[in-house]
Amino acid sequence: MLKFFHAPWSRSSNILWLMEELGVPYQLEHIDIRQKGGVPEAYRQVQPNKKVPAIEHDGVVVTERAAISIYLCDAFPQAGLAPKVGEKERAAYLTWLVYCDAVFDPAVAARAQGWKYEGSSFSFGSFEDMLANVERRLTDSKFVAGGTFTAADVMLAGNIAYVMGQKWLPEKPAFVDYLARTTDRPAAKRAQQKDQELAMTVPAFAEMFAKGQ
Ligand SMILES: N[C@@H](CCC(=O)N[C@@H](CS)C(=O)NCC(=O)O)C(=O)O
Repeated sequence: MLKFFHAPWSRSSNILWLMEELGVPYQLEHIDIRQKGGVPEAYRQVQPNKKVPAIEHDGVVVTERAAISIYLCDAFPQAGLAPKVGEKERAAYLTWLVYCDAVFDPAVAARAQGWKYEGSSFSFGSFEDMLANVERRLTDSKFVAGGTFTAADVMLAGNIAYVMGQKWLPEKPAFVDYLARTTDRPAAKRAQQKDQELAMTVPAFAEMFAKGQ
C-alpha cells in the first residue's frame, strides 16, 4: 500500500508527476496546506515540519522530495527511472536529484526574496553559480543524469517549469529546450491534469480565482 500526502500546485507536485511515471497504484491523501489556521497539528506525526510531500509505503514513512524519489525508484525499479547501484550514471542521478533541493530551490527562493548575501555564507551558494551550473549541464547533456530520462529530471524540470513561470529564473534557451524534451510525457500531462482538478477543490484557490487574481 502506497499513500501519498499531497497539496496541489506545490513542491509536492513534482512527486505527483513521479507517482504517475512509476505507474503503480497509490492513494492520494490531500493535505490542504492553504487552509485557514494552517496545516492541522495531527499531520506532524507524518511530516514533522507539516510539509508536503510525504509518503507511507508498507508502514514506513518517507519525507523530503529527494529521499522520496530515491526510495520510490529503488522500490519500483521496473519503472526504469533510476540508474541502478553500480551503474556509472547513478552518480550524476544522485547528485542532481539532491542538488534540486539542496541548492537550486534555496538559491531561487533567496533570489525571489531579494536576499543579498555572499555565496560562501550559505551551503547553497550564489544564485549565479547555480544558474551557470544548471545551464552548462542542460546544454551538454540531453537529460540531467545523462542520456536517459530519470527521476532527477522530474525534480529538475518540475522546479524549472514552476520558477521560470514565476519569472524567478531567466528563460534561457537551454531551459526552454530541456522542458520541451522532458515535460511532453503522458505521465507529466496526467499529473498536471490531476493537480489542476484537485486545486479546483481548494477553498483558497477558489477565493483567489473569484477575486480574479
Ligand atoms: N524540503 C521539503 C520542502 C517541502 C515544502 O516546502 N512544502 C511546502 C509546499 S511548497 C509546504 O508543505 N508548506 C506548508 C507549510 O509550510 O505549512 C521537500 O522537498 O519535501
